[in-house]
Amino acid sequence: MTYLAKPRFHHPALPENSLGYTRRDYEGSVSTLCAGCGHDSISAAIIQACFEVDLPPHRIAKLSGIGCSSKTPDYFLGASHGFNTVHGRMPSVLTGANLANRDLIYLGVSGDGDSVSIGLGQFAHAMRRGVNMVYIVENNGVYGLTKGQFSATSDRGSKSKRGVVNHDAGIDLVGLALQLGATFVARSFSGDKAQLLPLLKAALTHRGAAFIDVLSPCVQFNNHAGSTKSYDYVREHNEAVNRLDVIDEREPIHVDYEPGTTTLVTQHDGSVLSLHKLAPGYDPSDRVQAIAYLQSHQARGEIVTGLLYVDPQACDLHHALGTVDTPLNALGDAELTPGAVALEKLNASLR
Ligand SMILES: Cc1ncc(C[n+]2csc(CCOP(=O)(O)OP(=O)(O)O)c2C)c(N)n1
Ligand code: SF4
Ligand SMILES: [Mg+2]
Repeated sequence: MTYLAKPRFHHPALPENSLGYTRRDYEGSVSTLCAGCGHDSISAAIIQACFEVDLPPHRIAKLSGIGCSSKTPDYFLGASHGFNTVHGRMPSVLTGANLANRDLIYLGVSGDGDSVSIGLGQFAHAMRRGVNMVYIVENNGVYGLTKGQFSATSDRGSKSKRGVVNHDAGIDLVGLALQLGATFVARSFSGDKAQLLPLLKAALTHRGAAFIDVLSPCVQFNNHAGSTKSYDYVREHNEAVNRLDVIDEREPIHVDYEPGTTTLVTQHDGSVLSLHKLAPGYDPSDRVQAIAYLQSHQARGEIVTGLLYVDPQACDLHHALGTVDTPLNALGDAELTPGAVALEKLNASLR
């Protein structure tokens, strides 16, 4: 793999966040993706979101699978922990890391091939178990890295660059995540930073499985007429359910109140989501309605974007398992080997 380090020079007047970091402290190496690839815009939004919510880079762990999308963690958060796993296996490796050290903030980055073709089972179990993570799929409807084969998110009837028509039904990850029990479900578009940035910030403050499907055109293999994941197609068929801002519990980051159009949602950790409703009557706390809304718009050929569903009281896998507050990897011999008497007591309780 080629690594191109970014020059460290930056303007001395660059704004700092509350930790004293500038945006540049959240960058990674220079991207080697094709110019105009949607994935690079997502990397830029991740950098901005982590900077704006004041995350210490060394407390973040970014994990990915294989693909152009899965290469992107090299292009952001250069000072964070990183693990480029095997194709489709990011969720299980991330689950293991999360169980071992619950104190890190987990970012899972994947592609539609990585998560929906080879890794569909892994995706499903991470969602249903409520692994505390932000799971981002950079969805271009093709296997970009291996030269443009259809993926399982390609819509039926869409055309490849060479004119081949896809006859299989496409899998909608947002609908799937809703059915699987994800407690934060959103969709956005790589070319809509104004929508993607607050969604990322909200997902980073959510405790539980937060899923964001980001439509991300592949300019090399899926940006032509006939593709349903191209820049033009998505722009023409985008139906936004809401706009949101994230308000930190103590210090407002950015607020844009519009009388009569705002609903506040307090999350489990005390942070507040401010939802600006564009679709009259849309309620992001109703999972059943979210599924129905999604499907009715899908039937009309519309791609619903925005925050589809959030459970403000969500609990994560550690809560379900009742693990101790101390990260398991920080426990010493005394806690891990309590001795024969404790073992005998445990065995007796199971008889
Ligand atoms: C076990 C295994 N099978 C197949 C491959 C070949 N392969 C590499 S990337 C990829 C698809 C990537 O598609 P996607 O996740 O959508 O990423 P994109 O490149 O489109 O961003 C495939 C099939 C592999 N690396 N490992
Ligand atoms: S092949 Fe497609 S997905 Fe891969 S870097 Fe190029 S534009 Fe992006
Ligand atoms: Mg892809």
